Amino acid sequence: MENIIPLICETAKAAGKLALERRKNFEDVRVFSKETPADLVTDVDREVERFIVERLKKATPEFGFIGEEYGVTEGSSGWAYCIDPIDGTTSYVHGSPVFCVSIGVLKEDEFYAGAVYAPQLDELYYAEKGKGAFLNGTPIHASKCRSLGEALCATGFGCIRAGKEKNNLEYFVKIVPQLQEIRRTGSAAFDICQVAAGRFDGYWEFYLHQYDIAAGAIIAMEAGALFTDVNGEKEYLEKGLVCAAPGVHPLLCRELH
Ligand code: LIP
Repeated sequence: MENIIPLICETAKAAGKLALERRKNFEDVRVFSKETPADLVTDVDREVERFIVERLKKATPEFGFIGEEYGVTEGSSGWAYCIDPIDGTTSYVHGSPVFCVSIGVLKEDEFYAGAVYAPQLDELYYAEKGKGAFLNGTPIHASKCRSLGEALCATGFGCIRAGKEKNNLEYFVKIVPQLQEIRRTGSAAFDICQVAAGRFDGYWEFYLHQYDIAAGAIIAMEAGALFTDVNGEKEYLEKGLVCAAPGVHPLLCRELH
């Protein structure tokens, strides 16, 4: 799809700047809870998603949309955008720099392209199927790590926020002592892109949503990372996501059973 990368990258950067600008006057930002008190959304999430949809609809009116805040809008082609306007909303609300605008492109429901922009870090990750993965224009690759003892990994606890009985804590306690170190950034899109850039050697998380992972998935795969569910299949949302360097991926999957 010609020009899809410049389009989603420019849109992600403009949306990221809007989110940053709005946070400068945080007293004007309205914060709400969704399904549970810890599941936050702000009026900026909604404004940023509207901004993204408006720009992309003008450029590609035949595309459909899947957005965290406004749901599904059918398109007239097999193409759709999958949008998380602010991935890491809790971090955004608390003033942390780690939050991202995530714009995935699906072709017949398959990951095709993606742009993830962390505005406060000014880091733009992007990829298109078959054309490699990049960070601010420089090619990125998954790490060559081959042991948990040398691995820096990340995970998340969206499962706890969602009030899930069976959650990640049991795996966290089991896996962390085997790792070199663990990180918890609060943004799935950012964590996946750190694996793509070779900065993290692995990431796992349960109960994510399609919009959390759609852009990061193609970026990670184009960077040579493995991106599967805990069984090595594609049921990421139902069974749990494992995104890791090829040498770490099977070792993490084995611990997640
Ligand atoms: C977040 C995810 C993160 C997860 C958080 C939350 P949001 O998405 O990116 O990995 O652990 O609980 O779901 O809600 O900030 O867009």
